[in-house]
Amino acid sequence: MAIGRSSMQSGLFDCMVIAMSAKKRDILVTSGLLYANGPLHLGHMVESIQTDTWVRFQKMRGHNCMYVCAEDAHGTPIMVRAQDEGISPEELIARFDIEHRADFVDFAIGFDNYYTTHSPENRELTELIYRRLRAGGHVTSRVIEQAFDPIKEMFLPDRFIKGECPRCSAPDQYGDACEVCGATYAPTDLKNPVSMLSGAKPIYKESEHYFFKLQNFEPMLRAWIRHGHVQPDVINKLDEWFTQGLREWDISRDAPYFGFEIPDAPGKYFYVWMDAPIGYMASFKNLCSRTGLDFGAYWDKDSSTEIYHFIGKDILYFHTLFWPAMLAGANFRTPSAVFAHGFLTVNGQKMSKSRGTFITARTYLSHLNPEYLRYYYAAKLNSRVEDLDLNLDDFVARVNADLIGKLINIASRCAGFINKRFDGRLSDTLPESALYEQFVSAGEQIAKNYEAREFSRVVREIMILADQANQYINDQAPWVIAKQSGHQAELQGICTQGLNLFRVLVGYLKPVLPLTAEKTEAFLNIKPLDWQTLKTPMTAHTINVFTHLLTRVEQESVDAMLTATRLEQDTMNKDKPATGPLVDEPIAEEVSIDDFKKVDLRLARIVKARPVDGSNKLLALTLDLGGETRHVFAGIKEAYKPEDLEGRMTVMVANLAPRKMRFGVSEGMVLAAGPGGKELWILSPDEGAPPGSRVT
Ligand code: B3M
Ligand code: ZN
Repeated sequence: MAIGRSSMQSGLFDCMVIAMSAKKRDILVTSGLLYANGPLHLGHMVESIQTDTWVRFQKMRGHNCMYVCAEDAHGTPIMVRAQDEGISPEELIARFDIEHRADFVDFAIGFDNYYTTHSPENRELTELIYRRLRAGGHVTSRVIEQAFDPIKEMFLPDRFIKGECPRCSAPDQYGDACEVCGATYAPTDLKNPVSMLSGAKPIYKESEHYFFKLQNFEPMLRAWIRHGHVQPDVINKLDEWFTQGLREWDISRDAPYFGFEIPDAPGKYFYVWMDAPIGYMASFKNLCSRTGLDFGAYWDKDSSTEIYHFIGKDILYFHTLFWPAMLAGANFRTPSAVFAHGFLTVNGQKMSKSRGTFITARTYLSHLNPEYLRYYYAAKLNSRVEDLDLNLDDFVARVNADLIGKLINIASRCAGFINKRFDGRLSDTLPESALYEQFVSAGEQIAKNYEAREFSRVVREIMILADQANQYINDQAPWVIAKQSGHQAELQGICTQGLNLFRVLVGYLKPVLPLTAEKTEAFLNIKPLDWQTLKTPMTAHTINVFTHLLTRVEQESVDAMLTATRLEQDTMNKDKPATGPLVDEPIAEEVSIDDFKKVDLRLARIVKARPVDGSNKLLALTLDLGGETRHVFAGIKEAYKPEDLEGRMTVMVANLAPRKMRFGVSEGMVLAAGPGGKELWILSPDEGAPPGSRVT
């Protein structure tokens, strides 16, 4: 089918149709740019993993798909942080650029280009777009009054001012909204405001600002969102914004500011959010100059290529209103679609520094294989703007059950026979070619779901096939046949069949598990898998010796990651000044008294404590609750010698659902405080308190 601009404009459905056709597509994909002033955490990884998986899928289908991203380098927070550290913003950006790139590489995020918004290409494109918007009558200027720090001699963003809420008088609230009563207001409304930079009382000062007239694009934007360029669940939100009315957007900031100076406006800089999305184009332009790709073929108004932005739901306004309007106003094409995802929660709650669930990408990587997370996220992602929960118990169970118990199991049950009995040689034909064909034909539905970003369905479909492959091996029982003489050919055939099914499954999972796929390709001694090659089975072929492709997730590694996260947090708290933009976390989330009463805390005597074989963290405790005995595993081995605990009183959660652990069932939990490791202290009631008493 012919792909023209008109078919792209009619939206996602057409993209799906294009996907099914044999035509090679030209696709440019981006994910949100990362602020160059903080580490990546597991929330960021949802987006990179989602985007990377989609891009890898497109590449495996033979399309020309490019994935670009960059450091988001400008703005006040980056400037202020660099000042605090006594370095230039450029040095700060360079440091985070290195850190972020390393995290991405280790999570197997395969950018075609990773750049920075502080680049010559971005300056040039931002100036170009600005000049075109100005020439089109879409830029205006006027004098506004703004908070100013008289000591630091700079204008203050709302987030750099704190004071008492004008509605409920709560202290220590930001200049834009109250976290206690939810009121939103202007920083001028705050009572007793102070600058978070100097502690001085802000004064109010006038200056001229430049504005982008978003309202000029209302008809264009209203039409654009109706044509499949945004997800159905985003349209309502956009309608709300249209109802509230589109307003002029302040795109300038006064010096001192780290960014690009506005042409013909000395001392005025582009607001970071103006040049950030242009950073997508600039990163692509940089790629073009390295590779000879044609920039105009992607961005010109009549372009027939596809452009997709993967983003978080919190930055929809920028990507579905400002960005398409800026592009249209500057005579560029608009994106084919913007795909928003929800937020990450950890164990059902918002990621939080005080709860120790603010897990950085690096801390994760120090303890766990990146592909566990890639798989777990894929297993939960869909095309909607829903939040995604990383439940760590479920994470361990799911990865082990699916990847080790189902997928890898297929290979490990067949490879040994082929390696040992047949010198690595596969049989000349498949005994069950119909089963192989069924696996191949399932590929089209899997591809449709990848295309539609329904990754949880992809994973489900693949695991159903994995069950079938295991069932085949169970039914054929090669280990039984291996003991019978004269059945060599049959044994070789069954194992060849098993390994072929395994190869198809790894091929289907390759966008999610690129590293395991690569190891599998080496083990099977085959060329890199793509969708096309899976259609032909691998027969009369010699494979290499089977090695571990992926190992189990250990609960202890997860525990160690959490402990490390808490330790980092404590260190950060020690280093942190008493105020500053980072200090925004209450000590813990509030719970109701009813919630608290659900927890049955009891005094208990530790009657026995012993080490657990194979665990360097756990002690097995026998607890007496005044008649009732409980067996509990406690992660306090580094902090206590077992013999020092015996006879002591402590406090336990008595109504915690029993938890099955690797070493047995734990019937409750002993309370301890501290960051972890050696620094843990169990709670000790006064001697004489009777075991079994309820803590109230
Ligand atoms: N740097 C990060 C954020 O607000 C911001 C994204 C820019 S995308 C053009 O999530
Ligand atoms: Zn309030």
